Amino acid sequence: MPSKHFYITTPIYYVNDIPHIGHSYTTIAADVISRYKRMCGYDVFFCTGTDEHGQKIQRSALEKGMTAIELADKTVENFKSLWKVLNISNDDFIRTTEQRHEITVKQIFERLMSQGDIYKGTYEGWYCVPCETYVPESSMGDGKTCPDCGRPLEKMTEESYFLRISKYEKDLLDYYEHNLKSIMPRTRYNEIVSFIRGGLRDQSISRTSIKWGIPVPGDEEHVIYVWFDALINYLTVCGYPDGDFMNRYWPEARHFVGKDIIRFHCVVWPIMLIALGINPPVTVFAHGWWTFEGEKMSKSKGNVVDPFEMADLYGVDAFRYFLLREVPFGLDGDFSEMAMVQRINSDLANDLGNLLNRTLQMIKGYRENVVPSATTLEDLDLEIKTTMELTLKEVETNMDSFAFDEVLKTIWSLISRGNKYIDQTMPWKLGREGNLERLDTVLAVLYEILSVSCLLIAPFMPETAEKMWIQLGQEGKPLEQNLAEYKWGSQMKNATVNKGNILFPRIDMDKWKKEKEERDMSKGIITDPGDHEEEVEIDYFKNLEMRVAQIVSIEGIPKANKLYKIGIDLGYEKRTIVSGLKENFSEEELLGKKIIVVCNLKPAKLRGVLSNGMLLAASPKGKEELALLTPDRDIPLGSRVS
Ligand code: ME8
Repeated sequence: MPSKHFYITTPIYYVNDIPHIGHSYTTIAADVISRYKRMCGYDVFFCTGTDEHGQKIQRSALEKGMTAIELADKTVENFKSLWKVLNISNDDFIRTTEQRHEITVKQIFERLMSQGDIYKGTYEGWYCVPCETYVPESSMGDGKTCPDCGRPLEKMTEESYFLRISKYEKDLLDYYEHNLKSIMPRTRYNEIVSFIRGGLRDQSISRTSIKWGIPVPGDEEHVIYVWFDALINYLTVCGYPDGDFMNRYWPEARHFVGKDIIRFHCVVWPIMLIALGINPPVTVFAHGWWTFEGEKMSKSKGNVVDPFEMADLYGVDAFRYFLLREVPFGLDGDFSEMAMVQRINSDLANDLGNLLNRTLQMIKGYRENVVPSATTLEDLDLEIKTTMELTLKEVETNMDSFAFDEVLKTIWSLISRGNKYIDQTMPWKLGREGNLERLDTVLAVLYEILSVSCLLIAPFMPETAEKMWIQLGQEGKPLEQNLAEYKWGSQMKNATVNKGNILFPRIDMDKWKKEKEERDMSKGIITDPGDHEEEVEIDYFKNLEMRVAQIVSIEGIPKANKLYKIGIDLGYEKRTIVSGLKENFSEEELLGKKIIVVCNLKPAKLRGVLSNGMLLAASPKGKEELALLTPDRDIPLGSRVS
C-alpha cells in the first residue's frame, strides 16, 4: 500500500432538492484531485454523501406529502445516479440517516457533554429555516430577512444544548496563525480570522421544535442540530474514534466546500475537533458560486443548470472540463451554454483534436502506424522536452493549490506548442525531401507531447483520455499510469497507433443556436432579453410621474415614416406627444385608447414637433412587435401609476 495518503471530501448535500450545477462543481473538482493524486501514487480516500436531517428536509417532505425518510430515499438516488453519469470515483458515500453515523454523532455528543464542552441553556433568536441557521439581529436584512437567502426569518425560543465555542476562540486563532494554508483561498482565510477576532458566541446545537434528526442522548425531547450532525460525517467515514482509516486518512483531510458554508467548516467544525483532541483538517477550500447567464440561479426563474442535461447534450468530459477551466476555483463564475460551446470548439475540437488527428495521420501515412524513435534532438526538440518537464512540475504545483484552471491552461499551452511545432517543422516537407531521420524525430516528439497531454488530462476527462490512449496504441488505462515515474521517451517504445473517431466534433453554431431556442421554448423559458439595467432605489421609480391618459387626436408627421403626433387628455390637461408607433398601429387602432404616459420627462422636439411626455409600450428583444401598456379596467384619466 502506498505510504502517501490523501483524504478529500465534498459537502454532504441536502436531500430536499434535485442535484444542480453547484453540487456537480464541488464533486467534479474533488474527483479530479482524487484521480490526479491516485496517478501520483497516493492512497486516496474520496467521500461524498447526503445530509438528510433537519427542518428543511422535514418541511420539504411535508410539502410533497412524504415522510422525511421517503424523501431522502428518493432524492439520494438522484445524487447517486448523477455521480455515476459524471464519472465520479468516490470511495464512500455517506447518508446521515445511516446507523454508523448516528452512533458516531451520539458518541461525540456524549463525549463533549461529559467533558463540559456542551451545556444546556435557552435560546431565543431569529431563525432562517431554509439555511438552518439563527441570524444575529445585527446581520438581519430589511424586514427581518435572512442576509444570505433573503427569505423571512422566524422568531424562535427554545431550550437548547450549546457547544462551548467561545472557550476555544484563542486555540483556533493560534491554529490559524500557524497554519496559513488551512483555509484557502487567502481571502477566505482573512475573512475567517477577522470573524474569529470579532469574538465567538457559543453555538446552539439542538432543537426541540422539530423531530427529524438524531435524538440527544438521554434527552429525547431534543434532536441534534443538523449542522452538528452533518459535519461529523467526515469522521464517521473514517471510522472514528479509532480504526485504520482515522490514522491513515484523517491527518491528510481536505474539505472542498462552497463559500457560503465556510463558517461552519472553519469555525464550528475545527472547534469540535480541537475539543475532541483531533487536529483540524489540513485545508478547507472554499470555491465560488455559479450564476447562470448573469443571474442567480433559482427554480422559480427556471434558470437552474441541470447537470444531467448538460452531460447528455455536450458529453460528460466537456462539461467537467468547462466547469474547471472557465473560472478559477475560488472565484464566482457565470455559466453560459454559449461559453461552453465556444470552449468545446476552440480548446477541445480545435487544439486537442487537431494535434491528435494531425499527428496520428502522419504516423499512419509515413510510418504505417508504428511510432518511430527520436534520433538526434535539435534545439527546438530540446525546448519542447524542457517545456514538457516544466508542464509536469507546474501541474503538480497548481494541483496542490487546487488551481484547476491554471493546470488546464498549462496543459493547453503544451498542446498549442505541439500544434505550433508541426507548423515549424513541416513534417510533410521533410517527407517530400526524403529527410526521414528528422521526420522520425519530429513524429516521436509529437507523440511524446500527446502521451503526456493524455495523462495530464485524464483526471479531468477520464473517458477522453482513455479513447486517446487507445488511439495512441498504449496498453492499460491512462489513469493507471504513475505520473511521478513519467520519463521522456518511456511511452513510445514500439507503439502502434490506431487513428480513430474524432474526439470532439465541432459544433455548428447556427444549428446549435436554433436547437437551443427550441429547447428553451419547450421548457417555457423566454430567452433572457439581456438588457437589464442597474438596480435602483424605490425613490428613483417614484420620481417618474406616470399617469393614465387617453388618445384624443392623432396625425402623421410629414417625412417621418415612424412617428405620430398624438394628442392626449390627462383629465386635468391636454398635451401633445410624439411617438414611434406608425409602423405598428393604424390611427383608428389608437384613437380613444387609454394609455400610460410618463408626464415629467423634459419636453423634446422630434421632427419639429414638441413632444411633452412619452407613452409606454413593450417589445420583445430584437423583434419589431409592439404592445401598448393600457390600464386593465376603467380608471379616471390622470390616475397615477405606482
Ligand atoms: O450546504 N454555485 O448542502 P447544500 C456553486 N448540507 N456552488 C453552489 C451553488 C452555486 N450556484 N449553489 C449551491 C449544504 N452550491 C449542507 C452541507 S456539509 C457538512 C453540509 C454549493 O445541498 C454550496 O456552496 O445546500 C454548498 O457547498 C453545496 O452546494 C451544498 O449545498
